[in-house]
Amino acid sequence: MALIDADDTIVAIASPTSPAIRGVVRISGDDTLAILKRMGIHSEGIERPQRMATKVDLGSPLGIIPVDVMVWPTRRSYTGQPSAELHTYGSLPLLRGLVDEAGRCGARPARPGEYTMRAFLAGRLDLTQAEAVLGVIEAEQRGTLDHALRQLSGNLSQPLERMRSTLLDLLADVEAGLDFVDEDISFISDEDLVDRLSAIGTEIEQTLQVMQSRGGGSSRAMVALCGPPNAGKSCLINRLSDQQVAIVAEVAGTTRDTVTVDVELQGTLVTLIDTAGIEEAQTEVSQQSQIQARRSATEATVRLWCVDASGENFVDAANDLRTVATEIQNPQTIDIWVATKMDAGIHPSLDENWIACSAVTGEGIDKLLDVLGQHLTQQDSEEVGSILGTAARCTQSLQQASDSINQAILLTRSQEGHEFVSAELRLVAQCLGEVTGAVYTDDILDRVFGRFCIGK
Ligand SMILES: Nc1nc2c(ncn2[C@@H]2O[C@H](COP(=O)(O)OP(=O)(O)OP(=O)(O)O)[C@@H](O)[C@H]2O)c(=O)[nH]1
Ligand SMILES: [Mg+2]
Repeated sequence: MALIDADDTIVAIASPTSPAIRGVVRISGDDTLAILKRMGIHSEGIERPQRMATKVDLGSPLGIIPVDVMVWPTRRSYTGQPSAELHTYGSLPLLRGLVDEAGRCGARPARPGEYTMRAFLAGRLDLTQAEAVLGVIEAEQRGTLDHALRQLSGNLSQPLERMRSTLLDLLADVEAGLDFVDEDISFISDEDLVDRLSAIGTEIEQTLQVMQSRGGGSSRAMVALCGPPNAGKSCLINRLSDQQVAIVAEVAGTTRDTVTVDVELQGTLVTLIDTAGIEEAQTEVSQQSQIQARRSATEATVRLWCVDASGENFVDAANDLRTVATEIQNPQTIDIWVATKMDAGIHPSLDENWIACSAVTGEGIDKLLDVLGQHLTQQDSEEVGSILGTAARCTQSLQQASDSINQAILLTRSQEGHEFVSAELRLVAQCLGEVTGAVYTDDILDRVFGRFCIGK
């Protein structure tokens, strides 16, 4: 499919196709104004973005419908082309009628992702941002949306662009030397070259790790056990992991440092984290434990809030914990409320919001694992899609970049000649460029924009 074909004027429904109050049809391309005119919309002489209320005749049986038209007559638009949006009632037959009418007047139906691709080609977005647009479109859950928005704001592309620019400087120094090889003039010593290559290599490796932790396949869900001192968190982590990883004792305040253990729960790899009991810090050590515990709770994928079900002050303890949970809320984390020590008694106010269990007898542990497993699978599938797509594409390019950097270091150390080093560096620049789209091929554009839906 020839995707890089931005000359035609395209049209598509841009709003969701389910019934809604308003619906939007988009047109983009050099012929936008002419097509609007053929549709009977007065578009002559428009020089700046404009909004107009008008009517369009869709013929029988749809008839004449009211349309709010927004026109961007020049290249200063999202797609970098003259473009327009036609807003009308959110009825699918009417919106299809408008698309057909625009088609009769010279527009071509847009392919999936074609609008965003035009924005990319016009330099409005880089590839990771384009993928983030897809993420925003796909995001059904708040957490995924936050992730997509962060990517859109460029926290991935900025460091990559910086690395690429450092690399291009280095490449320039190496290549400058090549012109003077016969005169034995060098612009950069081998030692300096290895140092600079290693620095870039380290940065690429770090970015790879971030990418992988974002869902490149090897990420692990973090499940933190939190709650007041003596709630039985350590005993529970030992039971869940089937190992004696944490010290259990009658005295409150036993756990200070967080304790982690990697386990497989219901087919998902997770890191369980035992934390210090949440309390008012009295000493400096306790203060540090509190900071660690809260950090774990904030960063966790799932939080198991544990309260002693047999305790007389169950209600107060639960209320205090709810306050803490709200204070350190993260839209992406899931909270599960666990009533521990059920073998020793169950407080009468315990309701269905709690999962009761006993780490000592094992009662209720299967139920807890089931609920945990369900949440973890659900989170996994929400991450799949845009974010994983980006991570997979970028991981591949970054891995190649990292391999070429290592190769360049080897070539420099074995004094093979800077011609070979420079060839490797060109490969690195290409790979880094591919991630953000500074260098792109039809294949990459196909892979990115083919995942979009039509009208975006
Ligand atoms: N009967 C009963 N006792 C339990 C259970 N779980 C823990 N305990 C007891 O409760 C006490 C505290 O258990 P821990 O697991 O150390 O509690 P913790 O929440 O880690 O406490 P801190 O580390 O001090 O915050 C110990 O004496 C445990 O033996 C349980 O399921 N049933
Ligand atoms: Mg403990």
